Amino acid sequence: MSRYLQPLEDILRDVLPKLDEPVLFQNMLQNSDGSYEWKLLQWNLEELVEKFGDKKLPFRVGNHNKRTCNLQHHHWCLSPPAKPVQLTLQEFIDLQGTKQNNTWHYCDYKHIKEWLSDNVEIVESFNWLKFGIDKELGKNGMHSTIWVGSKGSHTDCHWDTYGYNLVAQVYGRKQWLLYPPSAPLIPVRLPYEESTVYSRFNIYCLSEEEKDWLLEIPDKPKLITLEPGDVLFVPNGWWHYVESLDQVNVSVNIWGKLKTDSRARVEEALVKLIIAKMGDYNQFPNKITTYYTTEVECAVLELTQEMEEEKKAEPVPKIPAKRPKPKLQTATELAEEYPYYIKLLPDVEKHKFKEFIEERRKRDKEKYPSEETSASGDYIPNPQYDSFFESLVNALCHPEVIGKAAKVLLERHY
Ligand SMILES: O=C(O)CCC(=O)C(=O)O
Repeated sequence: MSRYLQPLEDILRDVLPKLDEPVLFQNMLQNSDGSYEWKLLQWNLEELVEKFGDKKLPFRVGNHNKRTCNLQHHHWCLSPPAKPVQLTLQEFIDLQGTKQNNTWHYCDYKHIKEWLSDNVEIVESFNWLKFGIDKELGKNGMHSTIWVGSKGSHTDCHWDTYGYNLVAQVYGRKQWLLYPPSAPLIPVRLPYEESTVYSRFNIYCLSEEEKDWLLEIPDKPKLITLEPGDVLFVPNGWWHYVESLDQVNVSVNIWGKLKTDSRARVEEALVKLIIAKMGDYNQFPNKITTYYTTEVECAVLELTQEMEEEKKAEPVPKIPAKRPKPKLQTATELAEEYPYYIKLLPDVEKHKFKEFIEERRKRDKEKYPSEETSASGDYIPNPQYDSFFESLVNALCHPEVIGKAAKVLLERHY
């Protein structure tokens, strides 16, 4: 078999939802002459700027190399969020040239449908069909999200509750640190973000205790730098911390559907109910007390209907004994079959991981003279001591507790 034979989309449609470790796709988006298939990848920075035009997008702003003891997202729910700045892509790039202010900017997790749906050129400039994503979702960029950031912009360590993830690096480089779901990274639901379970670890700026803890974790992390044209597959439940390495970074991603999504929807609705009932967070505008209970009920109904339909469906014919075992079930098998296109991610070497950690310790050590204030003057509580209230909400919303609650609810009520 030719090593240049690409994996068929049918194979990836079947196998990706079952993979339990990340893989890197390389050379998938290149034509045989080395050019890119996606227009989004063909465009240089000037062309990207032209395509984005005068559309203003919201960018979060953070400090470089300054101690922000809190997770950078942490205050979002407890006090009004730092106001994002509205910038065109050109304005964002111009800012990188000045950089006197030592800050990073991140226009992250922006659904194209919400922010760029009227920009047909961008929407039609890429698609995920060859990765086996459902046609309706993957035929163009409409159901993808886009991330535009500068060096140092980062997404705190978390896992996503729905689907599996395909991420394509478009411009600049980004570093991904990945841990398997079993890693004890302390899941929290405050700050609350729908479908995101954050870790209590502030990997951008590690404290001494966090460093020691990370070095003790038996689960081996994977560390990879994505370059333009790379596509990373992240299985459901894998922790990931992501940091931009270059002055301008652009990536897009899509979440492929999983059978477990309906169950996850029930669990997410339970979390939302607990958080909405326990705290008066600005992000829960609906004050009708039954609203969030109804959302749980609807999610349960949808799941049970789905389960009943599955039961009613034709019984699967028995597989004759002599039928060969289906091929390609694991990441290793995929990588062996398509070595030019699919790579396993090795566990990070110990010394590389230590280097990675030390760089992030440095940020912590370069703390602002006063322990209590950051460069921007924000009050910073000691991250080691969440309030009792936060600990209580996080305990009630812990994935194991919510999983059990969903199970009991489904057993008792239906
Ligand atoms: O690129 C990033 O900053 C984070 C991406 C991410 O978390 C995701 O695609 O799930």
